[in-house]
Amino acid sequence: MISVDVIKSFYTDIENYGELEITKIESGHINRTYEVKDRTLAGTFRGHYIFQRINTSIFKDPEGLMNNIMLVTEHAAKSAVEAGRDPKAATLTLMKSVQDKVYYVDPEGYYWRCYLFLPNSVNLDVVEVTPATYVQAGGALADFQRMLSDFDASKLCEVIPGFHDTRNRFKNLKTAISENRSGRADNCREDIEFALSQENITGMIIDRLRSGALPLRVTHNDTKLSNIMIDKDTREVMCLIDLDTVMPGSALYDFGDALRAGGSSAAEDEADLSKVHFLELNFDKYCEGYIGGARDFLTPEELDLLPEAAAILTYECGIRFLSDYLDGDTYFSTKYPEHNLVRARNQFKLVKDILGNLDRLHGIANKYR
Ligand code: ADP
Ligand code: GN1
Ligand code: MG
Repeated sequence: MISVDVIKSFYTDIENYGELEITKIESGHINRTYEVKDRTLAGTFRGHYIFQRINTSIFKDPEGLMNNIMLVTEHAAKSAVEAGRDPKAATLTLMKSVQDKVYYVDPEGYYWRCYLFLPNSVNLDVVEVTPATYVQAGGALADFQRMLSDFDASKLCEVIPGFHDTRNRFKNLKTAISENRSGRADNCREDIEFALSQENITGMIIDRLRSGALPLRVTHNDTKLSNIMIDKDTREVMCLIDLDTVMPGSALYDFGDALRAGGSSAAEDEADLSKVHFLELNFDKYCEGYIGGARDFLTPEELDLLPEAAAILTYECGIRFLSDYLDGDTYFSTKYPEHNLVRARNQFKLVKDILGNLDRLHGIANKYR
């Protein structure tokens, strides 16, 4: 549980805090999240916050991470004001602690942060998910990138270095195959063969980013539906949250990663591959929302590579699962011994679907340019 001392550390009037109602939010997988409602002693509603304990076993540089979030949310708030929007609904708002930082280090060394609760918000995935949901999700990513399109991405630290360096992920796969630490390589020769046969796609984004052919932007890196907040009543998108993995990178990372999850007909660990298809309708709807909102700032080179990005990001995740399987499941949590292999095969099935339909997918994306 969160202690009252941590909560008080984010108040300037700490002697006057009221009656606190604390609820643990279970939906996230990374941080410990608490919703805190503060009522004055007279019972009137006074404040509504989200407190999070940062998972420092995944995020080794919490101060660099918080500096990233501070820079990005300040910039997004400024852009929101310029666009006539309420900044407290258009982005996360960080509170300052008694340590005069946007975080608080408790006596045990844990890092805490506090956000204003986004007013009247719920996650995009709490309502029934339909193809139209993907128009909204694509629009939310476009808004996020637009707000940050004039932000200097090189100011951000790389929270997890080389996160979407697909070439490097490929190199790691080759190491995992040759070391074969789990002794499982013989269980997955065909999968390894497929993975190695796709080396030609590994440089498509990273090489262009390095040569300057693709612009360096602020990327979110976790664009799933549960990280998009909507207004409970109007159902309109408010903003993207969960900014821990905000880093410099390519806009294509976020587009591709969103389709990796949102373009599939099945869960990421569905073992029956006859149920796993890439859904062109979801791709179409996401393009409608994303290109519709981002076409005026995306470059032609970015727009040209959207279908490939979906394949590359799905492939990259597949080879991360396969490498982890070969390494003996040291990174992703698994529920049974073959879990990572099942996930890898599932991702490779989607990659084949996408690569086999590139022309059609380009046709769909081009409708919205
Ligand atoms: P994790 O990294 O563990 O996924 P998130 O930052 O996504 O953590 O937070 C978990 C959940 O808490 C979100 O899915 C959302 O429901 C809720 N949440 C987080 N921040 C806010 C906020 N500022 N306002 C309202 N709800 C929030
Ligand atoms: C991890 O934390 P979670 O479950 O949202 C991983 C992503 C992968 C995803 C696959 C920091 O995301 O990169 O795409 O699993 N996050 C990290 O399910 O490695
Ligand atoms: Mg989340």
